[in-house]
Amino acid sequence: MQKIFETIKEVALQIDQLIVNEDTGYVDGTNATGDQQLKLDVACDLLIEKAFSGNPEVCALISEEKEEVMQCHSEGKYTLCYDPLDGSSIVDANLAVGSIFAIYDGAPSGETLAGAAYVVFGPRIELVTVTRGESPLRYRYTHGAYQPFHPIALQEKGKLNASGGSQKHWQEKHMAFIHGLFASGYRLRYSGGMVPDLHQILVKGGGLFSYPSTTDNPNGKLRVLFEVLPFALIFEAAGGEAIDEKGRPLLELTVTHPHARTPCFFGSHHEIRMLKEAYGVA
Ligand code: AFP
Repeated sequence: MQKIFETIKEVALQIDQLIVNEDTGYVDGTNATGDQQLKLDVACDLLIEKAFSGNPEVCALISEEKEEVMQCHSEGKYTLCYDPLDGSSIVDANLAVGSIFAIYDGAPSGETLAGAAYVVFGPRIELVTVTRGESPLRYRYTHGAYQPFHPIALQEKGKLNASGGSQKHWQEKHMAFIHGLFASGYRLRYSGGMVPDLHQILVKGGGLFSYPSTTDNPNGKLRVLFEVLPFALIFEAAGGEAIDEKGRPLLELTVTHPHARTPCFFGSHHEIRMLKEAYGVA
């Protein structure tokens, strides 16, 4: 798995160059999940495909930008699932965006998730990696190299609150819960990019990120393989929790379709406990 993390480090620098230099306009048509695709999404996807398709450890690549699974080396141990550039809709506003990687040992599911990583392309590049059973490692790219940076560890309780989806489409219990958090002093931090939004909660020691089921998206918006499970592993490894609306750990999810979605909640223990009470799943 270390070789995969090393390749992520290299490919992240190439993606950063694409973000800085390439056209941020849209291509015609949509991707596998019906989202509009940027030329940048496609270019980042091809870069990652090229970087990993020759790695004999990788048996298959599954990209958020592709409908089909790409078979690689039949002897390979890992299925690599990735979202090449999460946050397409905020690139034009020049906000931070990210890439997410999930490394499955065999067929993808919560149980087989062996490692994960994400890269934040903000004012600086940051990388967080995790191997199951170990603490997350955080790096910042400075002076031409990835330097180990302040470790990520969640406190029992945080101060930040980020909930996705349009309030018009939230369920009443979600609305009441979120209003309750603000009334008790939580601060809103939501950019519309899950990588920088979750990264902020992780580096500031805690809080809650929610993407609930909504009346327009009953399964939520975020994709299990490329977005939800890798962050679930990182939150648990950082001393937090990641659950679905029934209060089940996201890492217990089985995966029915490569592009399946699920409502999801990532946070420190206190906020997850409050959420479970509010949703009646404590
Ligand atoms: P885009 O890639 O279309 O910008 O979507 C980003 C994202 O998948 C995730 O990064 C955000 O947390 C979430 O969507 C934001 O969705 P809402 O705008 O519905 O809150």
